[in-house]
Amino acid sequence: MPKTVLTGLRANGELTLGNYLGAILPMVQTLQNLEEGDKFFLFVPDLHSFTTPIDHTQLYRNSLNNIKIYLASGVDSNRENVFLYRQSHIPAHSELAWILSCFTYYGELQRMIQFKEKSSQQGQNVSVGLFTYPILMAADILLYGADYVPVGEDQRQHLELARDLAIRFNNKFGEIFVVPQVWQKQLEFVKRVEGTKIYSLTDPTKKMSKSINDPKGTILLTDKPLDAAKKIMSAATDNLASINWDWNNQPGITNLLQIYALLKNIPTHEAVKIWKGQTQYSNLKKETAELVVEFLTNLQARVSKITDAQAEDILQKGEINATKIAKQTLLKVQKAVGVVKSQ
Ligand code: AQP
Repeated sequence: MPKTVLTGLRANGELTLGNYLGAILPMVQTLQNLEEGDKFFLFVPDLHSFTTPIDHTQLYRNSLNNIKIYLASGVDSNRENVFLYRQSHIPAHSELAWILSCFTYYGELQRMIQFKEKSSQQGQNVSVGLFTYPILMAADILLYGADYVPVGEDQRQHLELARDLAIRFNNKFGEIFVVPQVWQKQLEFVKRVEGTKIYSLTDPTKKMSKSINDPKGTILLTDKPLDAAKKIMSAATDNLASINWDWNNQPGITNLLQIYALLKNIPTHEAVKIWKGQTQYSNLKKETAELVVEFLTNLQARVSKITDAQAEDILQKGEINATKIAKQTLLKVQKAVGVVKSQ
């Protein structure tokens, strides 16, 4: 059965190692295993990028940078079934989001953990966009019939909302949407045992995040490799003198083990086996830092070879092709809700 895979990363700042390991790496690994008939949608949710305040003079550039990072990470835009595009350049995303919003319950959005967390950081001026953005995300997914959506653990609840909306809509109007796979199947698809969440190196109980000002805890994909190595070497750990996979009691060590395993492309249980029994943390830090240096050096070299004009050309082609698919789904929805004649 052909599969449809879709994912996107907001252009609200510089991408982090968390973004890479949680979303880009599984996507690239997935792309290597695509089979005949599979489709792969990779986009920049630029309309999502200002649900929280940003510097708008940087948005266009950040969108292009995201595309360059996708390409430099190994996405081959010449493959026929690979679509790269910006959300804002395909109006069907916004149109479907409005229709879906009329079938989404207020209480459902109120339960979204990301909304609770991000709105609590922002004081008085929380935008309605931050509240409703999971609906736009559902539209992003449902327009293209995505079965698999490689995202980090933090996006799990939003993906589940997309599933709920697809099921609700189909129950009312017939089989309009493909229902994305459940979370467990999503993990199996990207060959991971648990959802990926990379934590801050200064406070390993908090997510590494591109919009939080935590320079020592965050590795940006544009960091100088040696600066990034220093951040790993000074990562907060504990004084238990033992290396274990234990998010509750040793979150700093477990976070390092996770980064180590993903960059080395080995399962986490293997990484744990390698380090089990060691009583000092310096070697784990050193080897993880070396992996980070190698990874950043290679990625940055590849990014620097891609010009703005190349990225824009790829986007234009992708946007024409993705629009055709998005419009077909939107038309079905418009007929279902009665704004377009159904026969
Ligand atoms: N720390 C993380 N660990 C694993 N995965 C992560 N992702 C983000 N942070 C981590 C995954 O990256 C993708 C991009 O998400 P996004 O930019 O659209 O929104 P986000 O989840 O809100 O990501 P950030 O980096 O935390 O952005 P800010 O700080 O702006 O909110 C998603 O697949 C996400 O799971």
